[in-house]
Amino acid sequence: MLAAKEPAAKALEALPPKVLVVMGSDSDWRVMKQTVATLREFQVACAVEVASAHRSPEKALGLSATAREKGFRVIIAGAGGAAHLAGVLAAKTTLPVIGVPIGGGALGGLDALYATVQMPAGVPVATVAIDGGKNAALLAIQILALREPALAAALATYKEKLARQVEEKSARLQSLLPQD
Ligand code: AIR
Repeated sequence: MLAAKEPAAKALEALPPKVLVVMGSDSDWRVMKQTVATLREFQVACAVEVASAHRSPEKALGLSATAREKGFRVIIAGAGGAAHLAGVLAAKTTLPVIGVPIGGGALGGLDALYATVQMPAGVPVATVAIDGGKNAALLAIQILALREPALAAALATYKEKLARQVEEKSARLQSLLPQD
């Protein structure tokens, strides 16, 4: 199984990455690995970096300032607590920035949600749910799909699969209902 996957993974690594995934700490990987896994599922190459709005602001600003010229088309940023990473990245780029508030900590992720979503007018961050790493990837793919028909087709197939799964769940539930 692993052997069969290897050539595809290598082919993906050879593609120029279109999505830049940044997280405030390696402790955010718990959530951000869902982002990377979903991008890979759709054969979208990405680069992954750790950069902190507070611990390494120069790195964070440099990443976003050069992202467009490097060929990235979307940035995804995940951070927890006083989660200013997505906003700081958005300050220095004209690329769309998607923010992922990371849950946990003393305030359960509400702090990260507010810090990520409550951007001042002029500097938008498209914020997904707390720990919404998967949706961040899907939103990035939908943005890329504006110009890539193959990705749009893959998304349509994905949505059909979701609808089929709902029907399967409904059918399973019917079989659990008490019979009169
Ligand atoms: N963080 C790092 N720099 C600024 C912020 N807000 C966040 C990370 C992580 C949390 O602080 O994104 O969610 C805890 O980081 P660590 O390194 O202590 O595990």
